[in-house]
Amino acid sequence: MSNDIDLYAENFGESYAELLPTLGQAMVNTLQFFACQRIYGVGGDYAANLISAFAEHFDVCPSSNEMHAAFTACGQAEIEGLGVCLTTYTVGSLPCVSAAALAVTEKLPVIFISGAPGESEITSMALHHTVSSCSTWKAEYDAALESFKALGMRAERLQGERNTAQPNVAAEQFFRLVAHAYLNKQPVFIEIPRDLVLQKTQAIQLPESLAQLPHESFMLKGAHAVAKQIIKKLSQAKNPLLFLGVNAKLNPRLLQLLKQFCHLYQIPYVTSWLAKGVLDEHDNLSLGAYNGVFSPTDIRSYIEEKVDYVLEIATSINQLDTNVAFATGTHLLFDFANRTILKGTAQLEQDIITTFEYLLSADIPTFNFTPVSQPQVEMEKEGRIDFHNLTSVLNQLQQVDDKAYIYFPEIGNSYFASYSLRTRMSSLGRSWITNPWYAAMGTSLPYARAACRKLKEQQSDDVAVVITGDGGFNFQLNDLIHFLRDDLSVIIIYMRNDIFHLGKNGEADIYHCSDKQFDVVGLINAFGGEGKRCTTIEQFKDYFTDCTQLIRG
Ligand SMILES: Cc1ncc(C[n+]2csc(CCOP(=O)(O)OP(=O)(O)O)c2C)c(N)n1
Repeated sequence: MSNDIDLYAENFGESYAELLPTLGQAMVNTLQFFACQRIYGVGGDYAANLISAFAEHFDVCPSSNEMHAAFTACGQAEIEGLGVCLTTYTVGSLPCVSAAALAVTEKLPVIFISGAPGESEITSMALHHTVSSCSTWKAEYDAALESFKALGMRAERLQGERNTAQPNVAAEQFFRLVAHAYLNKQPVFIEIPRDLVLQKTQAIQLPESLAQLPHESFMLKGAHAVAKQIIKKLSQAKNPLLFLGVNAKLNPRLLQLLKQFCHLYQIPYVTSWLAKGVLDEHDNLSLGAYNGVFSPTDIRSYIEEKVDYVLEIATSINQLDTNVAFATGTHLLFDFANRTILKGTAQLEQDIITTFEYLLSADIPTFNFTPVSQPQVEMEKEGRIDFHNLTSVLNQLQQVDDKAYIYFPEIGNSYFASYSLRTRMSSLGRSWITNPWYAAMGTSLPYARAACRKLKEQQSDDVAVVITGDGGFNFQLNDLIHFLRDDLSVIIIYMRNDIFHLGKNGEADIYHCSDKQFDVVGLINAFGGEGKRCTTIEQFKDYFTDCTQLIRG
């Protein structure tokens, strides 16, 4: 096809033809519309045109490999509301499949952009990186597209012009895919033939703001009636409780309304395990993250013995075993008799938002809630620091520090221990970030990197704290090079036992992940950091405090 501007001018006129941007320019405009500032990825020849188009407009950040770039983009989506990952064809995009599965599971809008052979390059000659061996009769170009599609997400290759008089619609196709990701909180995979990036494409008029983005009209009839029922239930209750699920995590407007609602009527709140860190756990109204038998005693007895009405908001449709206390039968909130369940079935939780807008202007009495005391654990200074007391020590340190620690627990023992942390609200709007549904190891450093870049941009004094086992650390330590390059500060609590402990089911060699001789502090030094082996509570407290001071300068 020609992509000849003269032919477009002949067909639609000069002034139309002059409007046409290149696809590269149009993609920049779309990503900027969705407030993207950074793109994480790894280059390659099929991605070179994309990198040239993006480099002047975004921080196009290298990663140590594509899977880490993709995990960082997932972390970016958790923190900034949209993540973008850029890779080359197949060798670059296929390693992102695991992160894409994570994004599907955790409901993250991540845009996976991959370069691809140009439309004009497709002949019978096999191109490098195509998934076809020397015995294959037919060249296979769609391996990556099919792989991402198999996860149940949208995966499309942008298309060039199909007749010489009319420009291609690739820019619009790109916009639609990004909008789909944003509105539905799902990842999309977009393959872009490299020759299209420099070609003219049909110009599109972007909406004035994100709020004007064409989305599904709000379908729920009767939000007012739902609000009235909640008001009636509240009027009969003495000790109501708001129980928040994970589906609200990427909706700042909804979270704001819920906070306002709880404060206005003095209604305490608790999150599900999966939604931990979405609301401030240092607020007097907070009862932390509830999970039956695994919840602190005082909080558990308040919820299970005092609460007489539960307003359950934005919880998941299906339950996950970790979220319901592994079916111990002790998670009383999910079977609470007197409750109203509003899961949020409309796009961008518009049904919950509308209901709470009614509730905020309703005539509801203020409740008399007395904060539940959080248990203070007495600890001997010389006692050994380990998983049994780590979270209590961190809670004590956080108690006296008015800036937040933002925790990135790695999957392993660290993840389960982290449920005992009491989080303070951070400048990122989240203070506990991991991938609890999918539970993939190897994401805590990439996630922390996305957070640290944002903290640096905000000049925030909040501190990113990774808690990881040694096995999990080995999964991802090559990404530390980018903490050094970007001058990012993070505290890594490295829980050493030289084995993959969680899930260990025997003495097989496969459960061993490290060696006694491994010098982890030497490794951290090589990446420009410092480290100390702490064995007692006092050593840990002192060194952790030194580190926070060092980070804050
Ligand atoms: C990508 C991936 N591979 C394997 C697992 C299964 N898995 C969960 S925890 C764990 C071991 C964690 O060991 P380590 O990081 O050393 O922490 P520990 O439990 O010893 O504190 C494994 C292998 C997983 N969740 N994700």
